[in-house]
Amino acid sequence: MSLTRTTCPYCGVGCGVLAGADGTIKGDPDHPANFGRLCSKGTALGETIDLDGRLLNPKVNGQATDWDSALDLVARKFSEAIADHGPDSVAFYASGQLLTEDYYVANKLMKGFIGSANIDTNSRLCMASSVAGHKRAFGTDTVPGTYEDLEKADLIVLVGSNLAWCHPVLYQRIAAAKEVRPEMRVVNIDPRRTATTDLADTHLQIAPDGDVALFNGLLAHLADVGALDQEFTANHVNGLENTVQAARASAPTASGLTPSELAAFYALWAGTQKVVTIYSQGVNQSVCGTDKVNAILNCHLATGRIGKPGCGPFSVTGQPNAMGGREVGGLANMLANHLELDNADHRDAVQAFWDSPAICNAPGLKAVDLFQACADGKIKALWVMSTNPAVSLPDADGVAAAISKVPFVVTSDIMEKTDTNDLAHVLLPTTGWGEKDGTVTNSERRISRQRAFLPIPGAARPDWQIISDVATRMGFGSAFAFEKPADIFAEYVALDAATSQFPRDLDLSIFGDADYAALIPTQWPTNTRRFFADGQFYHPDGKARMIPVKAPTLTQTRFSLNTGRNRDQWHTMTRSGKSARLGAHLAEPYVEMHPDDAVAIGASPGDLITVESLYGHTILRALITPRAAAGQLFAPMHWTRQRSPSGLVNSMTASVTDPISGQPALKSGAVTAQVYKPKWFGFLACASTPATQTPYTAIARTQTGWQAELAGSKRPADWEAEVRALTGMADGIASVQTDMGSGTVRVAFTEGGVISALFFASPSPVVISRRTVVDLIGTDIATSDALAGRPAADMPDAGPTVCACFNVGRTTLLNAISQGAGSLAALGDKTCAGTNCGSCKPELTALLAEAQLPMAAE
Ligand SMILES: Nc1nc2c(c(=O)[nH]1)N[C@H]1C(S)=C(S)[C@@H](COP(=O)(O)OP(=O)(O)OC[C@H]3O[C@@H](n4cnc5c(=O)[nH]c(N)nc54)[C@H](O)[C@@H]3O)O[C@H]1N2
Ligand SMILES: Nc1nc2c(c(=O)[nH]1)N[C@H]1C(S)=C(S)[C@@H](COP(=O)(O)OP(=O)(O)OC[C@H]3O[C@@H](n4cnc5c(=O)[nH]c(N)nc54)[C@H](O)[C@@H]3O)O[C@H]1N2
Ligand code: SF4
Ligand SMILES: [Mo]
Repeated sequence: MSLTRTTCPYCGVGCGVLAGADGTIKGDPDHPANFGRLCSKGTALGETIDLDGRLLNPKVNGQATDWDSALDLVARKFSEAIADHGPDSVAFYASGQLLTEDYYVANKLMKGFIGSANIDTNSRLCMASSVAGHKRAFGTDTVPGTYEDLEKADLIVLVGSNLAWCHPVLYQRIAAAKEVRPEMRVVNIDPRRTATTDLADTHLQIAPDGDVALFNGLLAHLADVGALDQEFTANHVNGLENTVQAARASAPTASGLTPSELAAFYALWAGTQKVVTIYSQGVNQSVCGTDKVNAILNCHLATGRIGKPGCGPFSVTGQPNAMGGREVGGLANMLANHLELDNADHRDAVQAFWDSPAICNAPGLKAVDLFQACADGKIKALWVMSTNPAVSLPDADGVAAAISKVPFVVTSDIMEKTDTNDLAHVLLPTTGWGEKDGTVTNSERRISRQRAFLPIPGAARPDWQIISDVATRMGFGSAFAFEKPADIFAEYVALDAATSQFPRDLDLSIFGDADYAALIPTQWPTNTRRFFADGQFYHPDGKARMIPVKAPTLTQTRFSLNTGRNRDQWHTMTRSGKSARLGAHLAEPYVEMHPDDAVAIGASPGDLITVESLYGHTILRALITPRAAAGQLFAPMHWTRQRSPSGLVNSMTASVTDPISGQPALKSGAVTAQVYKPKWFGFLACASTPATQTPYTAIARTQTGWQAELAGSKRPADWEAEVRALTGMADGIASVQTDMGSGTVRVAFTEGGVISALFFASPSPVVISRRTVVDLIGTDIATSDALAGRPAADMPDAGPTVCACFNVGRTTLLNAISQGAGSLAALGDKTCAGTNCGSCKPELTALLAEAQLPMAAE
C-alpha cells in the first residue's frame, strides 16, 4: 500500500500523517511537529473517512440538484442582495478548518470584489484575543515561539490550556523532555484540575478570570526584585513604567490564589531565565481576553524573555489552519497577508494587485455582531463555510433563530445533517480531508501540505473551486480563473512579494520558487530565523509596547459555567463522532461538579442535572469530582441537536464579548443547577440510529451500532411500543420483562435470530455495564441472558474505554492493577493501554493513583 504524506485535519499542532486509501494511518516520522507521534484522534482518522452521512450532491430546499443550478442560484441571490441593499447586506462566515487556498479565495471575493469586509470566521471564537494582544504588543500578529522552545525551557507555564487533551502531541513532547530533564518545571494555571495537571509540579487553581491579577502581580514582583531586563527594555520596549505602575494597582490575591502560592510562583518565574508561557482558551475566551494576553506578554517583554531559545509567550492555535486564516487575513478586521484594513496605502496596494473593482474600507461585522445583524434583518444572504455556528456560537439557540431569519442561507460542508445545515436553503457538498489538496499553517508558523489520497465522492468539489465558481458567475471570472490549489498558493505568495514595501512579519519569499507538489513542511519567514531575537518589533518605531492592564472586578455567582473539550471528540463531532472507539471515551454530555456542590443540591453520581442560564437550559449527567472547583461547573462543547438536543452547552452561554477582540467569553457565565427528576432513566443499545425525542437523550456510535442514554418525564404505558419508536424497528420480535417491585423494565428485540436492540429502564439511573450490553448487539446469545445484561462466559466486561487505540476498558485496567501492574509500563505490557498514542497516560496515572472517581454513567 503506498502511503501519502499529509497533515492531520484536527488540532493546530499540525502533525504529519502517512495515510492510505485503505484507512492506514501512521504518524510521519519526518514531520518536525510530531516526528511520528499521533494522538488518539489522529490515530482514529481512518475510522472517520467513510461516506456514511456525507453530503454528496448540491441540495436546494432539501432537493438534490446539479451544480450549475445550485451555483447559478447562489450567485444570483448574492448579486441581487448586493444590488438591492449594498455590499454590506451579505456575509461569509468561514473557518480555521478551511485550507489556506480556500480561505484566500473567500477573503478575496468578499473584500476585493463584493467590496465588503463582512467575512468573519470561527477564529473569532478562538484566537481573536491573541491576535489583538499580539498586535498591541508587537505591532503584528506574530507567534514568535517554536515547538523546540518547549523542549528547551526550564519552566513551562500552561495558562488556560488543557494541552494533554487539546494539543496531545505537544504535551507528549513536553512530557518526554521532562523525563530527560526532570529539573524542568511545569506550572498549570486552570480553575479546575485536568489531565494536563498530571504533568505539572504545581497546579494554581485560579479563580475564573483571575489571570490579569496574577500576571500583574508577577510584573510588580519582577520589578520589586530587580528581575527586569533594563537594557532590553530601554532599547526595545515602550511603556515599561506606566505598565508596572498599573500592575501595582492590582491585588494579586484577586486571582483567588493564596499569598504563599503566589510567592512560590513569582519566585520560580523570577529565578528562571528560560520560561515559556503557553496559553489557550482559558485566556482568549474571556471578557478580558486581550488584557490577559497582554498581561502575559508584559512579563516576557519586561524581562527580555522573548526571541531566545527556550523562552517566550506561546499562543497555541486550536484549529489546523487557524494560523493560515490569519495569514490570508480572513477576519473581518484584517485585509490580506498581514496587511492592515485601516491603512489606505495597504488597501490600494491590494486592490491594485487583485485588479479588483472595489476594496472594503471599513471593518466588517465580527462573528457575534454578524449573527445579531442576521437577527435584525440586515443580512440578506449568508454563506457559512466549514463551521457549525448554530452549535458553536454563544446563545446558540438565538443564533439558530437569527440564521432562520436570513432570506438566503448557503452552507458548504462535507456532512449532510448538521444543526446549521438544517437551517440552510442551499447545501454545497465539499471534498473533505483526504480528498482535498492545499496547505495549512500550524501553531509554530509551519506550512505543510494536505494531500489527497482518496477518490472524490459523489459530486463533491473543493471549497476553493466552489467559491471561485460563484465568483465567476457573479461576473468576476478573470480574477478567479484558478485551475488548481497551486495557482492560488502562487498568487498568495506573489501578493506578499508585491507588497514587500510595507515592512511586516509575514514574509513568504521562502516559498517563492517552491515546488508545491513536493513542498516539505516549512516555517515562515525561514526555518531558522527567530522572531524578535534582534529586538526588532513592528510598531513604527521598531519597539514593542507593554500595555497597562487592569484586573476586572469579579462578580460572585452561585455557579459559574466553564466550557471546553474532551480528549476524543472534535468540536461538533461531525467527524470524530463517527468513530465508536473515540465515542467510548466519554459517551454523553456531562457536567463536572465539586462533591460539596453535589451535596448542596442533593445530586448523586449518575443523576441528571438541569443547568440553566438566562439564555436557556440543558440537562447533563452529573460527573461529581474534586477536580472541579467549588462553585464552578464545567461542561463540554461537543454535543449538538443531532445527538443530544438537551445537551447543547451553548444554549446557555451568553453573547458577551471582549471589547477589544470581539471574542465571546465562553468560559464563564452565571448559571443555576438543580437535580432533574425524570420518571424513568433508560439505556438503549441497537443496530440502527435511535430517535432523539425523549426529554433527555444522548446517542453515540458503538462498535455494534448505536447507544442512547435516555430519561423521560412520563412513564410510557406500552414499553414495547416506546422502544419500537425509539429504534424504528417495525419487525423485530420483542421480549419484555417488567419488575413491578423495583419498577425496572427490560426489552430485547431479535431479528433473524440475533439481538438487534436491548433496552433497560429504571426509576433511578440505570446501573449496568454499557459495554457488555453494546457487545451483545448482533450476537445470537439467549434473550434471557441478554436481558440480564450478562456477558457470555468468554466475554468479560471491560468497562468504559480508557485507551481508545487498543480499546482497553477501565475494568480491565483495574483488574490488571490488582494483579500487580503497578506502573504505566507494567499496565502497557499487560493490556497494551497507553502504548500507542499515549493520550490516555494521564488517565492511566490517575487510575494507578486510585484518585479518579468512577464516571457518572458507569
Ligand atoms: N480533543 C480536542 N482537541 C482540540 C479541540 C477539540 O475540539 N477536541 N479543539 C481545538 C481547538 S479549535 C482549540 S481552540 C483548542 C482549545 O484548547 P484548550 O484551550 O486547551 O481547551 P479548552 O478545553 O477549551 O480550555 C482550556 C482550559 O481553560 C480553562 N479555563 C477556563 N477559564 C479559565 C480562566 O479564567 N483562567 C484560566 N487560566 N483557565 C481557564 C478550562 O478549565 C480548560 O481546562 O483545542 C484544539 N484541540
Ligand atoms: N461553549 C463553547 N463554545 C465554543 C468553544 C468553547 O470552548 N466553548 N470553542 C470555540 C472554538 S475555539 C471553536 S474553534 C469553535 C469550533 O466550532 P465549529 O467550527 O462550529 O465546529 P466544527 O465541528 O469543527 O465545524 C466544522 C464544520 O465543517 C465541516 N467540514 C469538515 N471538513 C470540511 C471541509 O473540508 N470543507 C467544508 N466546507 N466543511 C468541512 C464539518 O462537517 C463541520 O460541520 O467552537 C467555539 N465554540
Ligand atoms: S495532536 Fe492529535 S489532533 Fe493534533 S494534529 Fe497531532 S494527531 Fe492531530
Ligand atoms: Mo478553536
